[in-house]
Formats: sequence, C-alpha cells, structure tokens
Amino acid sequence: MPDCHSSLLKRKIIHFDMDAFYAAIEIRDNPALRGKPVVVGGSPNSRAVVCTASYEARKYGIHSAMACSKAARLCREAIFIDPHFEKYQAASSHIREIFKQYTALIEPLSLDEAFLDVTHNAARLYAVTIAKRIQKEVQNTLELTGSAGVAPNKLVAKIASDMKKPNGLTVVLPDQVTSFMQNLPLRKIHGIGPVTEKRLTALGLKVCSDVWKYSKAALSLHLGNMATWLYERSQGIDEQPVETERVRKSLGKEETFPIDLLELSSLREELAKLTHAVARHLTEADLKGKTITLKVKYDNFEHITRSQTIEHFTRDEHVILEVTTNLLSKTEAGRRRIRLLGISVSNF
Ligand code: TTP
Ligand code: MG
Repeated sequence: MPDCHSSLLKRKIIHFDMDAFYAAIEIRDNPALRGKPVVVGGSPNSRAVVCTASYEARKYGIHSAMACSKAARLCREAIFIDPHFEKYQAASSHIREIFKQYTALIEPLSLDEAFLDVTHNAARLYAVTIAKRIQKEVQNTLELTGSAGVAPNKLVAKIASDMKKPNGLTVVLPDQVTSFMQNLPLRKIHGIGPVTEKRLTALGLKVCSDVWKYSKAALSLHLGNMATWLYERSQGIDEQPVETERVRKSLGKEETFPIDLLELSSLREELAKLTHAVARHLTEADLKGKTITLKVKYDNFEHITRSQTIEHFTRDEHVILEVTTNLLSKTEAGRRRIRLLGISVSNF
C-alpha cells in the first residue's frame, strides 16, 4: 500500500493547451492578419457565434460563444473569418503525433488540449524537458504556440498551463503545490463554475486557503457531498489518472443558472449557448447523432427529459437548436422557474 500511494504522489503530468487555437491557425495561413483583431466564427451579419478570438480581439472584450454581431459592435476593425474545421483537425492530429513520441498515456480534452502522463517515459526525460521539447516542436513544425503546465496531478497541471499564456510554461513541483494553491481563487478549480463560486463566496470562501481553515466535517455541514471534494481540491490533491480515449455513447452539456429563469427569451438564449458548445464538441470528436435530448430542472429540483430522434445524423448547430427549442415547448418552460438546462446528442 505505501508503495502504491507514493507512486500516486510521484506522477508527472503535463497539461498542454494551444494558444488562441483556431485564430492562430487562420493567422498562420494568412500572415496579413498578424497583429490584428481576428474573430473566428462567421459573419457579423449572421447568427454565427464566436469560436475564438485572437488576443488582440480579446482586448475589446470579445470572447468565445458571444454573438458575432455583438463582437462587431465591440470592435469595428475586427476581421471575421468562417471556421475551417478540417484544418483544425489536421493540426490537432499533428500535435497528437508529437505527444505520442513521449508517452502513450494521452487524454485529449478537446482538439487543442490534452493531459500527458510522462511519469514513465521511454527516454527517461524530465517532465519539464518534455514540455519544452513539445513546445519547440509544435512551433517548428506547425508554426503555432501552445502553453504547458507541469505538475504532480491533472488538477494542478491544468491550472498551471493557463498561468502564462501565450507560449508559457509553468512548473509546479510536488513541494510547491501548497504555496501554488494558497492564494488561488476557487473559481480556477475545474468544476467550480459561477453558481458554485457564488455559493462558496457567500460562505466566505474565495481562495483555496480560506477552505483550509475548516475541518472536513465543518465544511460538510454547509456543503454536503461537495465538502470532501472541495477539501482535497483546495489543497491541490487530485488522484484522477490520465485516461486515454474511451468509447462515447452520448455527448452533452448542461448549465445551472445563477438565478432561476422564467422568461422564455432568456431560456432560448441559454439553449443557443449550450447548442453551440455541444455542436463544437461533436465536431471535435468527429461525431454525429440522431437523438437529441433536452433536460430541464425546475426550481424545486424536479427534473424531466424530452427527446426527439430525427431522420439524419447531425452535428449541425441550427438543427440541434431547432429540435431543442421544439422540445422546450413540450415542458413547463415559461410557466415554472427553471434552474438548469442540458442538451445531449446520442445514437451516433
Ligand atoms: P480554448 O483552448 O478554450 O481557447 P483558445 O485555444 O482559442 O485560446 P486560449 O489561448 O485561451 O487557450 O478552445 C480551443 C478552441 O476551441 C478554440 O480555438 C475554438 C474552439 N472553441 C469554440 O469553438 N467555442 C468555444 O466556446 C470555445 C471555448 C472554444
Ligand atoms: Mg487553447
């Protein structure tokens, strides 16, 4: 048992995430765009939403999932480009080939992001050396940059890769985990969204070390099931292994709202955002499905699902939105307050 435990503690994980991925590829392929506010998504005169924006465009407040029409209002000079998914997929598989030179333990999270377990790499290299080599190779062969986090686990590696974007490298050694987490806002922990953040803030918990002042038992009085999870995460503890790709049966996303929603217009807006995310994940996973399911949770936590199976396999955002809007009309939306909406696609 002690052996097993120490091997867990000694994991070496890299989280690698490309910088402004879609936009960087478009700029690479058209150097006239360099240094300009570039938005990948579609025309500002369409219903398109922003997939991603170059760092120059982000200075204007433009971000992913925003309507392109709004992005155009925020920045008049912004250049709008339609997405070219084949190019992004090609770059993504190329990047995975680079990862594979160092380990077979790769867990892709999306086209541009993955965890690598390099504890036992064939070349017996330091994790930091591998991260640097990957960055260099990505730059040399793809003319793109990515940022890396190196840490003893997935939780810390993912937070670390985001610290020095773009083209950054952040290393957190096992004995630095506590100080790394100490002043970190709880929001940075993967799994704590705006709703949970608000709940924790109301309890006076803003940064990780705020949680350390309490025992697990005291926390569970206020947080129930979440207490143990938060207690460990706030200390940078995460023993989840890197999981190589598994077979998927469905793909979806759900969102709990900061306040329960009654207005149909707000619910439709939320549906559009969820649909965008699901369509993107389907594209990235190269999946199409026939069954579309809507989940609705009312303010009393009662939840229902409504499904529709269509004739053709799809991952089309507009098709999914049309179906889910129709499914929404078969619920009590507009009459009862809704706390959560979820969309999933299955039957691949
Ligand atoms: P991210 O890694 O979240 O963003 P990014 O790579 O563009 O920028 P960063 O430097 O901050 O990592 O997402 C990767 C790609 O996924 C992104 O380039 C476009 C796509 N994407 C969407 O299509 N819609 C979305 O809502 C998000 C978040 C990403
Ligand atoms: Mg990225």
